[in-house]
Amino acid sequence: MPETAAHLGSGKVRELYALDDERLLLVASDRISTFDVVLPTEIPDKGRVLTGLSAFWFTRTREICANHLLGLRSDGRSMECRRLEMLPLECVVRGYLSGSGWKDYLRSGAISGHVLPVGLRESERLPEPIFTPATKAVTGHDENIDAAQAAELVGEERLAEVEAVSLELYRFAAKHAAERGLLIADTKFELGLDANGRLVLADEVLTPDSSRFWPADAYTPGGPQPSFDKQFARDYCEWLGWDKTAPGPELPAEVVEGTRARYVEAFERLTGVAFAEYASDPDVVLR
Ligand code: Q0Z
Repeated sequence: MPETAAHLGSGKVRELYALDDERLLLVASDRISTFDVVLPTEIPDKGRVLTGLSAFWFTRTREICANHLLGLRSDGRSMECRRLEMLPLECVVRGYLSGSGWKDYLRSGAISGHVLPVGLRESERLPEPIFTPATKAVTGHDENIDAAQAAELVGEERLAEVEAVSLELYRFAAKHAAERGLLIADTKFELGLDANGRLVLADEVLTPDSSRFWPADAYTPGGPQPSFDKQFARDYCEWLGWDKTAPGPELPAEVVEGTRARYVEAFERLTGVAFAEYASDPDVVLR
């Protein structure tokens, strides 16, 4: 933990500190949540995997959008970043029909105002990736909103820019991931503005915690898909018969080790870097 930095906030599995007026420190813990509950057992190296993946994507997408990354700390789990004025909008892109998108589609045939073809199945690939903005819920769940509601939050011009950038980021990442056997069902971007009003990609990007990663070789639309990273932990929790209210169950060593292996595998497949190499020098993902 940084000695002199003020703690600004906690996410379920992350911490945010102020380094000075212009810089923040984003620290990814090894905590894991399943069914929206943080479990008492940590997954070793999960924080380093997520930080390394974010840094990898920031480096690869800088021509699509500027980003907040200033540097990685040697612990591999902490990212120094530029302090921005965050947009009050979750920038979600969906390539497949899952989660709240599937629920909205069943109810209304549409997601965030995108009317979709009739007869799509759960987890089906969408004809085109769609931008489905959501509100930032302080407690409870984000709610998908349509373009008119999103424009009220950020303005019409900014919304058009945010949508174009989000779709371009998704298309780039989904193509990269598919070449490595992973589908990105959907993902959430957090965007902010710098002092000059320029759009900047922030927070964590294209990690298993901000995205749904599915193994391509098991992809079978018509039902829910196994999560690339969390499925061992979810299956164990289901097998236990846990009622999915806090506190969550401890995970046994085999489940911890299986889950850790999947996070490391996602990192290695996507970055092409051995995780041990990242651990000894995090800057390898910046080159
Ligand atoms: C990110 C969050 C976390 C709690 C604020 N570059 C930035 N500038 C200004 N604000 C943020 C960022 Cl990344 C910012 N969050 C999300 C992260 C713990 C909340 F680790 N909130």
